[in-house]
Amino acid sequence: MKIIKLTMSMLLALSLVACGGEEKEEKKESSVSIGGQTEQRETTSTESSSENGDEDSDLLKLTIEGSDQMKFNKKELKAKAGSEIELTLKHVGEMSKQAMGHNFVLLSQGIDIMAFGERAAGAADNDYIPEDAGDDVIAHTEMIGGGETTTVTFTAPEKGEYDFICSFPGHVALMKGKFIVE
Ligand SMILES: [Cu+2]
Repeated sequence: MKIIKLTMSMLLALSLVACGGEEKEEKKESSVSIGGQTEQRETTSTESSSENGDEDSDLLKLTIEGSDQMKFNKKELKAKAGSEIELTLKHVGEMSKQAMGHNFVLLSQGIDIMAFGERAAGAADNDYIPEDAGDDVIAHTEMIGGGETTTVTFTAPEKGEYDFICSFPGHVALMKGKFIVE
């Protein structure tokens, strides 16, 4: 019987289509499915928001931009101690990596940013990260040029204030900020 009903409804649908009733039939279907979707959406959104909540506590996504004006768009970034951080650096300018390269370098406490900048300037072969940086650097991205984006993932250090800089020669004077861990 079900099959017959199905066939009948299919025929009905077909005849509606033939009569130019396609729109009506579609609307009916969509209104029904919208109802179903709404319910689904509610459930999904609840699920995903709780998922996001979990993600937020596990993975903190931070974004910072560098420009052709040799500037970061943020002077301060915040994170919780021990949280997993996915930091994205966007170069929103157009200049090349050779002329206006930017990176994001998070330094350990007690590192003089100007002195580090000088050391970095001599490390052109290593993306302007001193080969002997060791523990002086907590995390850093690669050097990028205009229009490029790069991401680095790291664990937030213990509570405190840290410096972040761009280590391209001469940039540290303007491209610096505080990374605050709470
Ligand atoms: Cu820079």
